[in-house]
Parts: sequence; C-alpha cells; structure tokens
Amino acid sequence: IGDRAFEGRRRQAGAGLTPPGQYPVEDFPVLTAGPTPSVSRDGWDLTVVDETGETAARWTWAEFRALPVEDVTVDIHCVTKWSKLGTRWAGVSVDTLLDGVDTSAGFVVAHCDGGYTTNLPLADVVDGRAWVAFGYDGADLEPEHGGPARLLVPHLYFWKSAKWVRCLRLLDEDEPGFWESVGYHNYGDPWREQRYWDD
Ligand SMILES: Nc1nc2c(c(=O)[nH]1)N[C@H]1C(S)=C(S)[C@@H](COP(=O)(O)O)O[C@H]1N2
Ligand SMILES: [Mo]
Repeated sequence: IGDRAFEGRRRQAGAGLTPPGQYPVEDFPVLTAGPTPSVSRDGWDLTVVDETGETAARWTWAEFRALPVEDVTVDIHCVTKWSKLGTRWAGVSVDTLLDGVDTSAGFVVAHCDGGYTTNLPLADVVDGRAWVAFGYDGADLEPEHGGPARLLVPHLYFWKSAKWVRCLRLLDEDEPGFWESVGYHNYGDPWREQRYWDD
C-alpha cells in the first residue's frame, strides 16, 4: 500500500487511529467553558442563517427529528490530548440540513445555547463529514455532552463540535469563534497538530 493510500485512510475520521500527541481514553471526558445550559426540546429550534442574514431554514425539535438519521462511528480528538476511538452517534447530516439552502458562502459559524461559537470552512461540514448529533451510544445525547443536539465534526479537534448548537450561520468571510479568537488554531486539524495559532 502506497504512502498516499495510507495517508488517505489514516485521515478518515473513523479509522481507529490516534493522531500525533494524543492518547486514547476509555471514559468520555466533559469539556465545557462555563456551565451546562439547560436546554428544553420545547421551544428548541435549529436554524440556518445565510450570508445575507436571512433565515434560510428552520426546524423545531419534531421537524428536526423527522429528518433522515445517520448512524456514525468516528474517532474524536480533544486538543487537551485525549482521543476517544470508535464513538457511536446518531445524527442528521449537515448535507441534509443544507439541502435546498441556496448559498455561495465559504464559511460557517455555529452558535450555541450559552453563547459558545466556533467557525469552520463550509467545505468541512459538507460531503458527509459533519452532523448535528442527538444520540450517543444508543441513547439520547446527555446534556453535559451537548444534548439535546450538538455539532459533530470528527475530522477536526473536538472544540469545533459545538454542543447545544442552535444556529449555523453562513458567511462569505471567515470569523473566529470562541477558542479561535483566544489563541487556538483557526482550522484545527489533529493530524497536523494544529492546536494553536502558530502551529
Ligand atoms: N457549546 C459548547 N460547545 C463545546 C464546548 C463548550 O465549551 N461549549 N467545548 C468544546 C470542547 S473544547 C470540546 S473538547 C468538546 C467536548 O465535548 P464533550 O464535553 O462532549 O467531551 O466540546 C466542544 N464544544
Ligand atoms: Mo477541547
């Protein structure tokens, strides 16, 4: 097998491999800047706001849960150096959420209950690489892990996987989120150890 093929496989989010500088854990650590917000499914909605500021799509909890569900098994990598391999999630693909949204945006900022934000290139949340997850390991996603629903972007450091996500805001110009604006890497590829601004 050539280097290229190995590289490609290694970079798949569910390959069961630990990136440089990371160690695998069995438990599931909770990392939140601040308290866990209490988020009720009543009154919950998920919106997509496009680059003109218009609400391009909106789902209530019931509408969101009526969307097609994908079961995904992926490895997750926290910048504090733990990786958890083979995590099992249920969620709605971001491709499904953006289906029918007419946009030429290049970036997205996820906005959450509690005020947390994180930014990503739009290309990194499409083509089957990102989900809004509501299930973990066969059960509802626990509040401390982002329930009722969180973003799941396993190919980037886990701070990009915004818990309690409520809005995907599409943007023409990139805009740093919470950790990205205080020294964490703007992109955050764990295979290239992009932990901090100058990595
Ligand atoms: N809303 C919100 N999402 C967040 C965070 C946060 O503080 N608030 N922390 C991020 C970080 S740094 C990590 S490592 C993961 C941790 O997810 P977990 O608590 O389910 O392990 O959530 C990410 N998403
Ligand atoms: Mo993290």
